Amino acid sequence: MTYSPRPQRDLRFIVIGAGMAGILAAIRLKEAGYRQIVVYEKADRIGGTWRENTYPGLNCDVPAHAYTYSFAPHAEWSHYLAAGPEIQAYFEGVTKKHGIEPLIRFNQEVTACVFENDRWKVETSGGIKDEADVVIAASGVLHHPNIAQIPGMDTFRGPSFHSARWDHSVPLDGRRIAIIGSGSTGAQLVSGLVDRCERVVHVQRSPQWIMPVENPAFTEEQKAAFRRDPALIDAVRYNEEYVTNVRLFTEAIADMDSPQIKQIEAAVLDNLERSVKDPVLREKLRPDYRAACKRLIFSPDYYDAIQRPNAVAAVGKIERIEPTGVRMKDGTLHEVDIIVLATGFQADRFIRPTRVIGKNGVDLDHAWALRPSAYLAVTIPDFPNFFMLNGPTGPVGNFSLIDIAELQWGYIAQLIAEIDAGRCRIISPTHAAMADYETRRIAAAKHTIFGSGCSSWYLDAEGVPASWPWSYDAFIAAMAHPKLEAFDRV
Ligand code: NA7
Repeated sequence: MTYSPRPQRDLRFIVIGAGMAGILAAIRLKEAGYRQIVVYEKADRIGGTWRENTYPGLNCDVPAHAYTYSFAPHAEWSHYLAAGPEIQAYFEGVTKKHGIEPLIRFNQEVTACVFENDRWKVETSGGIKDEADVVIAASGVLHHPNIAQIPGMDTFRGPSFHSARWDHSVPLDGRRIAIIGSGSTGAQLVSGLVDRCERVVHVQRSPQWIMPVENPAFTEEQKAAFRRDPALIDAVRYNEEYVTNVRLFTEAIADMDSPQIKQIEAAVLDNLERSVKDPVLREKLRPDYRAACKRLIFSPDYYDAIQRPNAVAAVGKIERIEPTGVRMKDGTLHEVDIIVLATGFQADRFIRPTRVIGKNGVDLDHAWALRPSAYLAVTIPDFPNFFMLNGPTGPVGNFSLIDIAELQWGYIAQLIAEIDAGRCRIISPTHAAMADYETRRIAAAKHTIFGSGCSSWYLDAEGVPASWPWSYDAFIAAMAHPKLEAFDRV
């Protein structure tokens, strides 16, 4: 299998979504010399999750220099972990620098993709009808808010909103706020608001394990050195400790009985024991499930924030929302002025609700009736020339999804090369390859730490972990070269 040095055919590409992955696809296609690339974006700006999440305290728990494109190192990160607005600005800068903006049609949500006569017919909310040889679905994972249905929500007197729909018109300083949900968002919100609000009530159905992490600022001297010598950035990005930790982490999650998971368990337990001084609060904050079963929270300051005099850990179930606050099942009423739902996202949507109809009228909704899945997380039988970035069953965890998307792009580019070189017009995985992959994946998924008995957005509707169940190295190997015998090529 060979990469075409330059395009042989004038293929037309439609990329869905101008978030991290869609921008990557557009840059790579443009670099490869393709001239017909259009990116449809539902919003009026690029950025995906970094555009939609604007809550106070937002940051990325993957080190900033590792959360960058490999081809666009960035000397200016202010801290080891970057804040949300900095990341948004980074993506905007890269988009501009690579001349991607003119390729993007903003405010055009793709409503339908229909495969007819070996091409994809695409329609958007703005009435555009377009066609392409290849569709790249880069529509993201966590973008449909899960609005928790809590009784009495509509009776609350003050403002309330989901964390990904932050209402910036609501003043926060000196107010009392309840944050419902203890995932990464809830934890970051507590840290981000404790200095501003009069009272922060962290309502948590399930307390979380917290991995300590330091978040030092980069000095002006360090940034100047990064500018002068990008090799210094690489030294941070590919820092041995970080790379080893990613490997350790993925090996740990792949096997709930591994020695690596014991290391993680020891670290988070030690953090709880050492950081939380009051024994009553410590017991309240002690999770009753295994570390890393839910996505681990990396936080430099959550335990500090929740121990402040104006912070309250309201651990337990909610009875209902009342006009003045949150009533817990134990009868306590937490009176607040504002309620924020940090209750996560519907993680099984992917490209849906876009209507996607493949070969012979196969509807993606039906193909995914049991669970969303894709062969090696990238392609789907009956949906030829339809390639997904950060699609279902890909690796998720405490590592950079940019690296995952870049590895996936390397694989997709080789499939595109088959079409470009005229070795086929359309390509999709065989049903046999898909069935074999899913059987192996589901069997392995049951041994992952995600399947060790807790609820999380990592589980599908049947309680099976929905992610890549093998190691990071196994993923790198799988993405290195497509096995063409696993594909129908016409
Ligand atoms: P998560 O990690 O899905 O967390 C959602 C939180 O909301 C979690 O603590 C849930 O409790 C809680 N939740 C959900 N529904 C309810 C109801 N009905 N009542 C009370 N509490 C509820 O979402 P995040 O936004 O924090 O993070 C998502 C990802 O974004 C994160 O993993 C990173 O990858 C970036 P539960 O644990 O189910 O008891």
